[in-house]
Amino acid sequence: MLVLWPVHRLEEEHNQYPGIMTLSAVLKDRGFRSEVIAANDELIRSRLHGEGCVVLAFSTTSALVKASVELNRRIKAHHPEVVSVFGGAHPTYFPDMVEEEGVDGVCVGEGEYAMLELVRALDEGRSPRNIENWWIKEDGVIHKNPLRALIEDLDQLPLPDREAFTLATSEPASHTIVMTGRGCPYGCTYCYNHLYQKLYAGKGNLIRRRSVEHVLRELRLLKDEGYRFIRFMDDLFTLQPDWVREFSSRYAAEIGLPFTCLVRANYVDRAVIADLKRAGCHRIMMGVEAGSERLRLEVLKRRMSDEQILEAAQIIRDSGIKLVTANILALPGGTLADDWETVDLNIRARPDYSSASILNAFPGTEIHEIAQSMGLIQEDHLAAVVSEGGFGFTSALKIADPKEKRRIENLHKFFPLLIWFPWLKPVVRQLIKLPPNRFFLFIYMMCINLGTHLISIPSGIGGPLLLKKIKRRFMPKSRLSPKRAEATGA
Ligand code: B12
Ligand code: SF4
Repeated sequence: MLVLWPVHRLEEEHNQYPGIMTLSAVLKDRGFRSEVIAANDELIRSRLHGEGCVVLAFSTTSALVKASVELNRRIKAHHPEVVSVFGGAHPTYFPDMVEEEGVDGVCVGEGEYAMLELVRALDEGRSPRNIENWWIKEDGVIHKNPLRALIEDLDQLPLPDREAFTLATSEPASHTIVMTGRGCPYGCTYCYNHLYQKLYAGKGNLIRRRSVEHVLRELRLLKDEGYRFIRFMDDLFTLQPDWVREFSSRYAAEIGLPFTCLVRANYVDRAVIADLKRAGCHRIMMGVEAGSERLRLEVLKRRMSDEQILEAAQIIRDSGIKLVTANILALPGGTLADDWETVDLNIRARPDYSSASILNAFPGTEIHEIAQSMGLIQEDHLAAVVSEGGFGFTSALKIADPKEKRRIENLHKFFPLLIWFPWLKPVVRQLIKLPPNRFFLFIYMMCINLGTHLISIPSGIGGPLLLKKIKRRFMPKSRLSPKRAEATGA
């Protein structure tokens, strides 16, 4: 039995899926073959050639669901024997996607044991239709199974199978994502956590963290394998300050690689930031999200004051750790003036780099409902959201005044620049009145590149995207590391 995981844009270094890594590790642990493969028709079809029973397993967000379903449909046209299953953020909240042509099963929520049981059943020639967490289509009938409880102790899971990614890529990654825990207690309206809390109500403790020892075991391997930068992508890294204290002292002594993590302003204090600094934290990303307290409270449900945000920013800056702020523009109920307030609050926070996105109101989230109640959702909203790969350059909302909409979208392109150079404000106020154009987009791309440069570690890891693209375009596909060459037989 072979499980194949197609991944879109696999060649991009940041496209590593911790979910796939854990699922793959569980499968390999029990003797099944599991491989990541680029989401490419020819590659997948040639890999399927001569294989017996294959499960095509897609891990997908809303941004990539359409592309994944279409890819699957094309593959199945030639290989109807393949079993195609979907899991991840989008299928969890929209399991009725099992009705799509070519989809055999959809996993809701945590997938480790659900996937293992499914693969086992298929391997033994049993029907998977009664396995918890799965919506299974069998002979045209859909079987909807209940959720199992959340995994209580994350230490019982094997270490993520990162090799599945490294074997599938030609260029060794210099940095990698590590998840030390799962769950966030907050309910920001644009995020999926409030839905996850509802989905799993009564099914166990949502907030879980691996033991420090378990995380360090993974990190020791990463250090030996030559990774030079770690991206902790837990929703809120400082949620348990005692854990952070123990982790930080051991990390400094045993690992010492520079790293980044995500925090929330109300979980920042001098003690916890000092711990992170001691551990060698290179940069921290913190959500500011909106400058208007009204929007933060009523539309985003982020109960925190300007002072709290500014104090957290000051603590991080004082520690010498680089600060990156994250923001959302074009909020429902917001105006251009509100977005200028977001610029102003970020200027006061003085981050090293400030990123802003135009709101992606993903279906199912509370902010989508808020926008809908204001009549701002168009019929093909999701298509509009994903048309730019989830990186909105324009707003998918039906903002009534086209002039205002255009100005907000233009302001987005100048956002990072304004935070570095606030004196540009009067000029930008005039510029954003112009129609959107390539020059604005160029400014935006340059800001992203400069920003990534400013916040990357001295060796340039996580460095300018543009330079990477140029390198990828003009340099020959790079060599495999000796370890990987050996593993792939290259
Ligand atoms: C790491 C991460 C990334 C990484 C890796 C992507 C990935 N899918 O893992 C990168 C940087 C590429 C990324 C990009 C984006 N991301 Co992101 N990302 C995350 C983050 C912080 C952690 C994901 C993770 O590893 N979690 C831990 C693992 C264990 O959980 P998991 O991935 O959900 O997997 C479990 C189950 O879902 C299930 N499962 C997953 N896949 C499958 C497949 C099968 C077959 C089965 C059976 C089960 C199964 O089993 C897994 C183990 O229990 C989440 C937030 C979060 N806390 O989850 C956001 C999150 C997934 N991202 C999100 C978004 C919006 C994006 C972007 C669109 C952002 C942007 N504008 O660029 C892009 C999308 C591009 C893309 N490639 O999908 C949203 C998705 C919302 C949605 N409706 O789709 C999330 C949920 C953030 C949020 N709270 O709203 N992201
Ligand atoms: S704090 Fe972050 S992860 Fe938690 S609900 Fe809010 S946006 Fe989502």
